[in-house]
Amino acid sequence: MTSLDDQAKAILRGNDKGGYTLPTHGLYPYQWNWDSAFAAWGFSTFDNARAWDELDTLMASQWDDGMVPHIIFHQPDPGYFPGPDVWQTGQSPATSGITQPPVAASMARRIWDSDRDAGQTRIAALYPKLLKWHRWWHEARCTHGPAAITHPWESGRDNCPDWDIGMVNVDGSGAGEYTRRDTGHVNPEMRPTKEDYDRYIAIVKYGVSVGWNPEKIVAEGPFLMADPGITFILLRAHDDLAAIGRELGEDVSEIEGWANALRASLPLIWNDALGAYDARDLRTGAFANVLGSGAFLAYLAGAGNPQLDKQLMRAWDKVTYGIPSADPEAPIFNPRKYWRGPTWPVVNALIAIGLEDSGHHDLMERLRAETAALIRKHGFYEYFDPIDATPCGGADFTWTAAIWLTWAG
Ligand code: 9WN
Repeated sequence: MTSLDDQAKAILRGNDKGGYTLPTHGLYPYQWNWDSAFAAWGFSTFDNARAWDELDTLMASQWDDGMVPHIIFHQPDPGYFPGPDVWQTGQSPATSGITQPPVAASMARRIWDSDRDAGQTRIAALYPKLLKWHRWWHEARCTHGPAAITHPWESGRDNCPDWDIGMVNVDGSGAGEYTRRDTGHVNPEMRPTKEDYDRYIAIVKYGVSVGWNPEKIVAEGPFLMADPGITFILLRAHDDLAAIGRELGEDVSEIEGWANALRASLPLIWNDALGAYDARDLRTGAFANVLGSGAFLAYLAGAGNPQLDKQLMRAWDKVTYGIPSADPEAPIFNPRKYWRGPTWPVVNALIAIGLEDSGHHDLMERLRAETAALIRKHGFYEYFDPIDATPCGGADFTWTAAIWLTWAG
């Protein structure tokens, strides 16, 4: 039988469209932002040049203002909704109008570390683009302190309970008639609801109606929430970008300033009543009051603390496989519903980097063993039931293969 390493490599090759990688065939037929950065990390274990190509292709679609879009629609494909005709961003190639978690600089640093000589010219060419994207995050999205998202899709944790309090204020009746495609590819029970989708589409339509004007969207858009997940990912990515810049002989004081400001804003997303970092509606100031896996990305940014350790163990000990995406003791917990309970190997990999760097080596090893057990049992699925290991969502998934090669395997 083919080894899991070879299967993982075959998945990356099989999803490779020439310079960019699909998350999985069928369900996600385009290039996604953070999936691509993880794909690059995976490629770096056996094809360093291909890893850099992936990041180049992603950053080539950067908007003039610095934003890097969440989807790049390289070739038309009717299998996904909403496609470029709905987003109407006027970009070439066509893109969506929102962004996704900025893991690219952290992945670029890892890829460069895996082969310094081969990566020297590649990282130097990418650096100004990454810098511009991080400046965009600081100027466009950190105006309230923590990183703000204008659409749940930006978080990468689409329907997690964190966004429920913001989503109730989005009027989904503006979505109009449309046909979903995701529910034709995978079990609809495991996907977001119709109410969620109506609101997702209504927010997209709002973006189109204001010509994707970023200031207007932040000032007046239907949804604006502080995302702990992106805040920690961005903080870590600022630190990684500054480390890259220093080695390239650049002045990194601007990046250090962004990181300091972001770190200083963390008390704004600490919810004392919950005893954890928490999402916050930036229109009302209200906390989501629910523990999500985004909180545990704090370790990635060196922002763990004993109270968070307790929450981590409480939630983790209630399941068998990996960190659940929502609190297993909360009424909303559903072990197979996308970001409302299942464990995601890719998020486990990020939390693991954080645990290791914060001195929790044994916990990192536990997380690795549990994540590896899921993949050994069922293969490279998008996500899994953390209680009984049922594989969920798409199969032969790029980022699950990538984290097998880089971490779990
Ligand atoms: C919307 C591709 C993406 C991931 C996200 C995940 C899911 C899309 C969807 O798939 O989101 O962007 O249609 O559900 O939530 O994290 O990047 O794998």
